[in-house]
Formats: sequence, C-alpha cells, structure tokens
Amino acid sequence: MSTERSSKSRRLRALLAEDTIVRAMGAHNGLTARLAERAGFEAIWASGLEISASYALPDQSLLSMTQFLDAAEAMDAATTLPVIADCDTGFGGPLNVAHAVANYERRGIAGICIEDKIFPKINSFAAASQDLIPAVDFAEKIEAGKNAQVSEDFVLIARTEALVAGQDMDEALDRARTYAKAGADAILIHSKSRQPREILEFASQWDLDVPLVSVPTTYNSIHESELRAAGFSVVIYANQGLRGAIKGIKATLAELAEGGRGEAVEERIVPMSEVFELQGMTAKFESTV
Ligand code: SPV
Ligand code: MG
Repeated sequence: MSTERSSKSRRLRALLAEDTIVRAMGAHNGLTARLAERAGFEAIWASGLEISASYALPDQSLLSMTQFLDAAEAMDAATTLPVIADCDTGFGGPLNVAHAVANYERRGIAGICIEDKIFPKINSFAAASQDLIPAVDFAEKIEAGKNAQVSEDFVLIARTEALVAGQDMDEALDRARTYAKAGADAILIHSKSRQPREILEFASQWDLDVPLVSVPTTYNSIHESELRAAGFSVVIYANQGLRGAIKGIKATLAELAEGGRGEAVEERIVPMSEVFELQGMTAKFESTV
C-alpha cells in the first residue's frame, strides 16, 4: 500500500470528522477536477452522470467499471484532493463491489459510493421507475466491499434511493440504518424534491453516529451552512460544473459559427496561456500567443 494511497483516504476521513461541511465538487476528468480544487472545494465527486455525459452517453449503467475507474484516476492524478467515486450500483452483486473496492483503492481513490437501485440503474432525475433492491441484498454488497478494502481508511458511502423511488421516510431511515450497521462509513440520502424538507426530516431523525451526505441538485435553495446545521457532513455539487461548461461551450460555438472567424469569440474564451498553465505545460513550451 503506497503512502499516497492511504493518505488520501485518511484525509477524507479526517475531513468527515471535522465540524465544517465537506464540499465535494462533481467532475469528469483531470481538468475539471483541477478547476474544482482551485475553486476551493475540499473533495472531488467523480460523477457517474458527468463521466457518462462526457461520452455523450446516458447515465444508465452503460460504461464499464474500467472506464469509470480510469476517469476517477485521472481526476485523482490532477489534484491533491481526495476523490469520491460514484460507482452507481457497484457494477453488479457483492463480488463486483468487492472487485471495485479492491481496484479503486489500489489506484488511489479515497472512497466510493454505491446506491441501492437495481442494475442497470437510471439517473435519479430521469422520469422513469426507480426500483430498489432489497435492503438485505444491498447490505451484503456493503459487507463485501468493506471486507475487500486493504487500508482501514478507505471510505465506502452507501446511498439510499428510497425517497427518489417514492418510498416513505421510515423506509429510507430503515434502509440507512441497515446500511450503517453493515459497515457503511457514511450515508448518502438522495432526494429529487424541489424542497429540502424531506432530507431535513431524514437528518432530524437520524440516530446513528454515521455521517450524512447530501446532493442538493433539485433542492438548491438550501445553503451549505443550513445543511451543516441540520447534521450533514458532506455536500456534493454533483453536476453544476458540467452544466456551466455546456452552456459556455454552446454559446462560444454559436458565436463562432455565426462570426465566421476566431476573433469573434476571443473575448469570451480563456487565452492559450491559461490552458497551458492548467495542463502544467513545461516552461519550454509556454504559449507564444
Ligand atoms: C451523479 O453525479 O452521477 C450522481 C448524482 O449520482 S445524481 O445525478 O443526482 O444522481
Ligand atoms: Mg451517479
């Protein structure tokens, strides 16, 4: 086990133990992870949605574990921050989760997150039925994952989609308790509600000493400080970077297509020197433009 590998997991654990909320920024490659670090976030969320979108593919369990892992590793290499990798349903059953943990840990990823939907899953915000596997089966996946890790620091986050699937609060809490007892290091309670009410209620009833993780994509009016006050340890900004990038790229391309010359967009884009700097180009190859 390399020092680097254990230190990023240890750093994530230390962050989880702090009083302040950990802000994890969604990313899909080394560049977006580096931008997230420079913007001041404390962790990277290797988002399944973002990585899938970067292939122009739906977030529907289409990419292989290797593709997700390669993307997460590129993010890890580009930042000093710990990477939490979104591993969807864990790529199959308990054995697949164990295989994922072994490989993600070996390649330096600080932790992974798995969710209790059936495989193949579809993104939580898709207008489709969101079906869950039995809690007992998901607990087996968690146990298999925890048994597979080498360092005690590696973090396994269990995500329940109970509320997304239309189940009630008791079901969400029961599932989360089952997952925590199976060894999950944190619980991600997901919600597609436009209001934070249900995740706040969940947090108010949470009675185990296992940190909570939130993803305020739809209930985005809530401030980080309110999530912290409600008992959340982590906030994941899962996709805002990608959505900003798409908007920026679209506007630039439209202007270029209209203008018919590069000069048309020069004002709205970064100089080549900034690209060089971001990618760590050596001084020898510094931009001459
Ligand atoms: C992701 O970023 O891939 C997530 C969060 O899992 S969500 O899109 O809200 O499901
Ligand atoms: Mg995902």
